[in-house]
Amino acid sequence: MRAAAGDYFRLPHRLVELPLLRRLKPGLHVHEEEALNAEPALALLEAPITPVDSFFIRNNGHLPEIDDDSGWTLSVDGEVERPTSWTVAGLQEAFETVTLTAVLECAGNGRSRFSPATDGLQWRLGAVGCARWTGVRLADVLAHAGVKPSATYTGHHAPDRQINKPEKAALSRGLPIAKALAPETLIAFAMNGEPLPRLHGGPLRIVAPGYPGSAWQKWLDRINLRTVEHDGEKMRGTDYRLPIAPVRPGEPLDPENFAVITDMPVKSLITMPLDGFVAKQGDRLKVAGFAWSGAVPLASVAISSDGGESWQEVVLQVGEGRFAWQRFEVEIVAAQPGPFVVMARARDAEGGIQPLEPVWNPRGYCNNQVQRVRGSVVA
Ligand SMILES: Nc1nc2c(c(=O)[nH]1)N[C@H]1C(S)=C(S)[C@@H](COP(=O)(O)O)O[C@H]1N2
Ligand SMILES: [Mo]
Repeated sequence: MRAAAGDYFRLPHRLVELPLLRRLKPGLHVHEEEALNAEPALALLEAPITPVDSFFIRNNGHLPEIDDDSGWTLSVDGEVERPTSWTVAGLQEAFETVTLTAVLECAGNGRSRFSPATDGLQWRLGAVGCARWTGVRLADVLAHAGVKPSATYTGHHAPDRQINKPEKAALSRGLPIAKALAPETLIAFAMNGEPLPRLHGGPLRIVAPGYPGSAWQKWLDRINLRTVEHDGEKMRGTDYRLPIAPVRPGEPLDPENFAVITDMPVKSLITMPLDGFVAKQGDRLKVAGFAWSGAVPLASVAISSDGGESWQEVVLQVGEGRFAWQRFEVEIVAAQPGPFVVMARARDAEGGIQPLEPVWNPRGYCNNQVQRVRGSVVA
């Protein structure tokens, strides 16, 4: 069910947003109610295609007031030969429609696992999902406008505003021109075969497979081509950036030492069993989950049930293409009574591997540490 046009967005935000989320996604754990931020329990992430009602929500501000999709326009300007303005229907008519399956993960997913704790939303492991996205290629829209050789970066804009600072955009991020022109980068208007829900950025959002969720601009109404890296809200300082040279907790931060997060690292998620599981000695225990990677393709996943002493490679099921996650399902024997820990470790095609301990960074991004699911075996 999507929010019908107009009916919610005339009321004060606080009367609208949380009830809307609760109705559309009753299973989500809400971290923040002002700017809506919510994630599912891992049990809700069992399906290879994450249903919309289980998909996490990340907002940096209030939901924008959008009356009617038919009045929506997307303008393309800046370093282009022909600045253009499109309606949603106009985009659909002018360009080929493509559907691809891709993981969307917030760069802050897993932040609560860092020690010492960092500022920012204390996501557990559920700020990730995999959906089918339908839209037009950003490259086609840009080609139509005529990209000037001077263009090196896009700047994406949307009408959502910061909490208590309505003069400021909530978030305005962009893409290096090569990623903007890559065939997988879309301006999407549908998710899992339904019109893109408002909560997920309808009527139009960027889909930038392999890039952090922050690059997937929701409620897209302007694309501005630039000669330099975009400097919109949440594009500067240490926002969505990782240190180039490692930084230790408490060290002063030099913004020069930070680079924008582009491709997300290789990662896996165990959705079964769940923390606190109890198995009977001698029983076969099903271990299932997903693995995915950013620019570098996923290569393999190994499972350990002895604290990392030994690892067993698992068979990865064929996924829905390069940017989808891939499922694994194995059975292991719960041999010894006592505490029992299950781990999964994914590796990419260039030897990148999930670290056993997280690589700490000041803003708590890109935590792809090996997950430990703790349970027990009873005699
Ligand atoms: N306009 C706008 N786009 C946005 C955001 C936002 O606050 N405003 N948040 C970004 C972040 S940080 C993430 S992780 C994803 C989350 O997408 P979802 O809410 O559809 O799961 O949207 C991105 N796009
Ligand atoms: Mo995010």
